[in-house]
Amino acid sequence: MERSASRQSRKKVVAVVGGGLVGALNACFFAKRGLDVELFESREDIRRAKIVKGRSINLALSHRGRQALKHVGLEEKIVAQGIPMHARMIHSLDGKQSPIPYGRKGQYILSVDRANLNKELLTAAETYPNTKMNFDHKLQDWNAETGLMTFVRLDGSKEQVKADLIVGCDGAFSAVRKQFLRLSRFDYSQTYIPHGYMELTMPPINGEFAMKPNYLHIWPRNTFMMIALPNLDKTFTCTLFMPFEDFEKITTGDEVIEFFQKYFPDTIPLIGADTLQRDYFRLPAQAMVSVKCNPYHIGDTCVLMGDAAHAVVPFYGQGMNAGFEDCIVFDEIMDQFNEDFSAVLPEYTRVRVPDDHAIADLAMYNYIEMRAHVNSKWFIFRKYVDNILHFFMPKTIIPLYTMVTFTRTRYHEAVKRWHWQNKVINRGLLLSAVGAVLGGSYLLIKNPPDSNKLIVSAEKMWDRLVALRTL
Ligand code: FAD
Ligand code: EGU
Repeated sequence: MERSASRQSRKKVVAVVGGGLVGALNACFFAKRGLDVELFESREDIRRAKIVKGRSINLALSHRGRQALKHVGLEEKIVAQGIPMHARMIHSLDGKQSPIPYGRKGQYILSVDRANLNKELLTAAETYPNTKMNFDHKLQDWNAETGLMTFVRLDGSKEQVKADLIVGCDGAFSAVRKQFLRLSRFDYSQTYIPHGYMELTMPPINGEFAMKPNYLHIWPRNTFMMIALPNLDKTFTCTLFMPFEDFEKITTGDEVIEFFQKYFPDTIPLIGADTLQRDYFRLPAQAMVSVKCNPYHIGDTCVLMGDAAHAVVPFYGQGMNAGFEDCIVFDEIMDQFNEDFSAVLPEYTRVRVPDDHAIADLAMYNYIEMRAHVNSKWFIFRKYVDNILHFFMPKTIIPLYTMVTFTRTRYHEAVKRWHWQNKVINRGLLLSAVGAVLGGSYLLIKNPPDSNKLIVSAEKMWDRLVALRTL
């Protein structure tokens, strides 16, 4: 069966492929403009499904994502269903907990439930009379010359659909993107990192959160790391990041406990040994992939957004936020070019690629950095330095995570500014070092101290300076 999604009115028809977070939000954006929107999602309607399988249970929503929700009138509603996290809580190996604020009082991120957010977005998209939702429609293939899409249904039947614009929001393994790979001069790269992740549930204790709820809990252990975000049902979802080869080494329940006893001892009584062993073997560790490509469009017929355009590793908490920001950027360009797809699409690629590539690089950089040498002491020290420099020079030094998380500074601009700040900090350090040497020499000449003590503290001083230099 072939049908043309274009109706008699010749209003432009937009086919959004993928009804995940970015697809559902995008449907709202296009519907709000008055375009006819058809959304195609391979899965059943998750609002009706009993079991929702899929990736991470909760996500950190920050400024960019919130701004996008605001554009379609959903910010308040979603924020009300999220849990504010005003600080990170760093868990040391000895069980000590240290809070490090994200910023001023109003600067917090939100822990939101992925499935709930997706449901709300789908419901919001559906309230527009000009949207049509097609679940159980898996894009199998499409023709870049004719724009004809082929969908398969669960019963094996096929459906062919045409639209004026195809918007690929079908995630990191995008079927829409497949046709891009055949184009000349299409850049594409995909990298799997050696780490996998696994989600463990920390149940409530006596009906209350097992840990303080308004924090992003972090256990930094160099190559192993765990992160926990709170849920509305008073559970925490703990995400364990670890190299696949280490996941494979742990094959029995006893080994699980042994491993946690060694690296995350404070979490065993909180998660519970039984729950821990059950959750650990419930699902295999999941892979993480980073995907970059360029351009994001083909002619005036197709454009990629969200993970389909740029899957990033989760070490900046920005994947969804960046995908949501894609929708704002596209929307602004639609205004600028009067919805003329032949002008909008190339402009979107021109403007957005550098920023999405920048956040993909930052996330990968942070992954490498954390894995290399971030234990709890180092993490606390670095974030303190960030915050202290910002406190004394609020206009000059803005921490990178602040620009990324709490502003809409273009990602590539944030990176540029970060490099510039590092130069300023290094200059400042050099000057202070010179000053300290001169001043110290003067004092030493005036009153020579016990030389043993001096050498030790000079070594410590040097460590700190080296630490600052790599900031
Ligand atoms: P997806 O959510 O993957 O949705 C794609 C949709 O397309 C799905 O519904 C799928 O069923 C559908 N689909 C796929 N193929 C087809 C097809 N052929 N035909 C039709 N439909 C199809 N981001 C943050 O901002 N903050 C965080 O804290 C955060 N934490 C994360 C933690 C982990 C462990 C991971 C893995 C990711 C995290 N992310 C986070 C990233 C975030 O999950 C993604 O960036 C986000 O889900 C991307 O949304 P999307 O709609 O582009 O893709
Ligand atoms: C990873 C997995 C702390 C959810 C990066 C911070 C993340 C999240 C950080 C996951 C970290 C790392 C930042 C936020 C956030 C920090 C951030 C990472 C949410 C630099 C559910 N990251 N994440 N940076 O600053 O900017 O607190 O799975 F451990 S939120 Cl890796 Cl702000």
